[in-house]
Amino acid sequence: MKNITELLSIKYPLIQGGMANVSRHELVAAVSNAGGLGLIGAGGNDSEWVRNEIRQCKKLTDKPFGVNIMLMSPHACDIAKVVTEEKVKVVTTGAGNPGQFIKEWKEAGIVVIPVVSSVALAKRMERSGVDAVIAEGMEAGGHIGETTTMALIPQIVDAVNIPVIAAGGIADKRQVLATFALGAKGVQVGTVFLASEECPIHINYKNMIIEAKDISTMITGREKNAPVRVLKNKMAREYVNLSKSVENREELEKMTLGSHRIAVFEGDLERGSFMAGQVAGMVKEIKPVKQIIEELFMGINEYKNNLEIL
Ligand code: TUI
Repeated sequence: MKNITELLSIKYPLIQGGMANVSRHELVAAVSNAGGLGLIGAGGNDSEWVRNEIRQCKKLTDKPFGVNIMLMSPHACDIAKVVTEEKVKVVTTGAGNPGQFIKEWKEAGIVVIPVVSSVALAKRMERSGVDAVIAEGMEAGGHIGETTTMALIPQIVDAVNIPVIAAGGIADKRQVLATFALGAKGVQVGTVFLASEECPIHINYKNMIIEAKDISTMITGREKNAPVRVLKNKMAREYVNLSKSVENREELEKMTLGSHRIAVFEGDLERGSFMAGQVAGMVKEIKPVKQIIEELFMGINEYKNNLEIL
């Protein structure tokens, strides 16, 4: 089985989460330049927005980067074409089944890595010919599945013969090591990059992350089968009530993305929806992307060798 670093032509087996509204060219290029794989998060934006982000990113780095397509978006089909036209090297997908696009992407030579939150979808994706899967546990921020990283990774590793990249609940080298012990071949990290110098979000969002503690996140949207992990605030609490009265899931998704935009661009502490993973409580300061990545791997082999288990 190919290494993730070989598959993606990168230095560290690390992918930056394609966070809606957040993962724009400034962050993406910084991650790729530091030896990870940056991902543009298409989120709810249209295909021309994505095309422009790809072109901006190419100006800032000659290293590989990718695009994450959020499949619940009404623009997903158009974006699927744009990534081919713009010769993007890697495509990841979230919040759905990318089956209908895989043939076109593989024919274009794109490395395809869907995010999955269940064994069933991981197996289906393997049969469709994807290169790897990102298995995301429910510790992650944003839209999530039902199973924790600790329980999900080994079950997916046992079910497929392609590399599994772990996501959800990874903020330091102990967790990187733990996911490798579970059989993962790489990690995807999102929350930690929210508090990076290069991350183009409002300072209030970064400060919310830094001030968060272990129990600072909650899940909204459960009633409509669209669970989304966010930092607790007035909006999140009201939202849980709101989701009972709102007509349908699509309406709720639009509202979530709307309030997420308010968090990212305006930093409105009351009206914003601040998506973040449970590891927000481990993030204590704003650092440059390069330092964040180096710290995730520095000394990891010594740490592993010094574990005394029996
Ligand atoms: O996609 C994410 N995280 C996201 S997307 C997002 S934007 C949004 N905002 C409001 C409502 C909905 C989306 C914010 N955060 N992570 C990857 C992920 N994918 N987690 C879970 C899944 C997933 C779930 C079900 C993937 C596939 C799936 O399959 C459904 C099917 O059709 O089999």
